[in-house]
Amino acid sequence: MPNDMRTVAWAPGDVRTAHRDTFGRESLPPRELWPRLDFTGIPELRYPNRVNCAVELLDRVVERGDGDRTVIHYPGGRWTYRDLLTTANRIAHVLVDELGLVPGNRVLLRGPNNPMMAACWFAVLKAGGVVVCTMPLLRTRELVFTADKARITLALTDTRLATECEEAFTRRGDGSPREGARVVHFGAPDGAPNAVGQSLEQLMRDKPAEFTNVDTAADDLALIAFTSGTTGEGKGTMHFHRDVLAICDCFPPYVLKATPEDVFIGSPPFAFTFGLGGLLLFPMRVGAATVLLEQGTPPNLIKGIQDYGATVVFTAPTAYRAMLGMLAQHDVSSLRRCVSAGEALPLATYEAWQQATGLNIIDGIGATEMLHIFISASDEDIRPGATGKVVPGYEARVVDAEMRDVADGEIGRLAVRGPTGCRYLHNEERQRAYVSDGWNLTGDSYKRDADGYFWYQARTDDMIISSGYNISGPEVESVLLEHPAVLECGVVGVPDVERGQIVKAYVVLRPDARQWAAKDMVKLLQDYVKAQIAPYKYPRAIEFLDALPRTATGKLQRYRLRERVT
Ligand code: 3UK
Repeated sequence: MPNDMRTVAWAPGDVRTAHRDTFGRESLPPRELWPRLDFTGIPELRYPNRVNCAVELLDRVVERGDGDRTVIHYPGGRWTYRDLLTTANRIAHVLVDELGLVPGNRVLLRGPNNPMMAACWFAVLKAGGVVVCTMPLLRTRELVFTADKARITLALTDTRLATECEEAFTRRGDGSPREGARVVHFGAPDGAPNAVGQSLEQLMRDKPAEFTNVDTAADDLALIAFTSGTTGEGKGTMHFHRDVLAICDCFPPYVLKATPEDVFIGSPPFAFTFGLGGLLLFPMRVGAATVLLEQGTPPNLIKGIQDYGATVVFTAPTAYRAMLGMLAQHDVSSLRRCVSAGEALPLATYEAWQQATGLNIIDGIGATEMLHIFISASDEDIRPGATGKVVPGYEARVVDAEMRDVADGEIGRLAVRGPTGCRYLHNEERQRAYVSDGWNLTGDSYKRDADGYFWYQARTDDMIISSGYNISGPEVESVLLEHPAVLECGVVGVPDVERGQIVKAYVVLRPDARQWAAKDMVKLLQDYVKAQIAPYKYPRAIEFLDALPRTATGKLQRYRLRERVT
């Protein structure tokens, strides 16, 4: 193993990896392409050489005598920290004793936010594995892509979402068999076995409640989080055990100011690191409780806030907008903190929420590459309309194409660095684009003012962000192109009051398909996309053209498609 992958060690001592499967280390970008990692911004970031983030977030709470405190509320009841620990320990035994997990192996998790998903997340890390959470909405081909990219042969899936996971684990994308693949179900009503074999609950039954945690190095890989790329294929971002702790020790104490008495709630799935942090890691870092909702739709969310007396909510700007209309029928007076991320928070939404609830939404920009939020503000630090100031532990600049600072008030590219940062899995090309001079370039254009506030302008790339979801135009194009009626197409985001942007497809039909009524053809193509990939990616608008705008070299000019609607 090359030595240069080591980063700062604060104390002399053992920095050896605990991973026997070294895929993670071997798949990191070359060290010179990493961002500069800086652990000096705040004292909390001086982690020891050996640390397992699951142990710090879970075992430690029970060790210090807080095992009887509630960690999870869910519609079926509640779990204490001890319940979560013993369940995770039993699952860890199953992983190691029954499923042959070797430290460093990746484990795919598929399920909505619920207690068993949380327990699986901790079990994998306790056993030295690497967690790869997937969005519940993903379909077979997206799961195949994930399993291929991260070389995964073991999946734990909620039984209700098992079919597509099973399919994805029988074959690889190239059609060859996925050797030795196992898919284990959890969450069947009585833990009963099902058509495909044993359930996780059954395998756990005789396992001890104690587990000897794997003594991981602080820079052993803990999770791979996938983001949808502009190239159409998701990019895997690699995060270490210490990164998981670092995000808990920056934004939550310094901006959110969470306490052990808080009750967290929100909508983003664990596969979106916004949700993983806000709904699992941050509450547990302070010994607080979290409400896990399987469907975090605005009606469910506002009802959950009322029913569980939630004090901290994490959701997207569009959800705040949607909940505004429901405030008259719900009591949300328990709320203390409202966090918004994923896309820019419109000033109108901030102001309307403030008027209706008296609460100032905490906007924060985060990114999968950075793991969580790095610019934000709360309380009297909020400047409405701005994202906020750099979060303690991080630094941020606005730069030009040559990485020089632009003057305050001028638009430039956002550059950020701190304890976490971008390391793409097997994607040197994107790594070179995201990291420049040791700084992470998020792909956003920003303005900074003289007081150090950052004002969001736009995305600098082609990504479509609709209702908080990142959607890649080229990915939708590639699916549409499979349809026999489609000759050519271009997919872009167009402005939308409700969703920020919507996916719009410009389609050139094949001559023999042109006799169809446009209305029927729109529905046909929309249904096709929904059946092939996650339904939120489908084009809500479709317009038919005779030809697409292209450059002389034949490249599609997406900006010209976007110009058609503005
Ligand atoms: C955009 C924002 C304006 C921005 C995320 C919090 O969104 C998260 O990660 P993604 O990888 O997307 C990153 C991109 O989304 N964005 C996010 N937040 C804001 N734009 N204002 C905001 N407040 O373009 C950014 O580059 O999906 C957010 C925590 C963890 C996350 N992964």
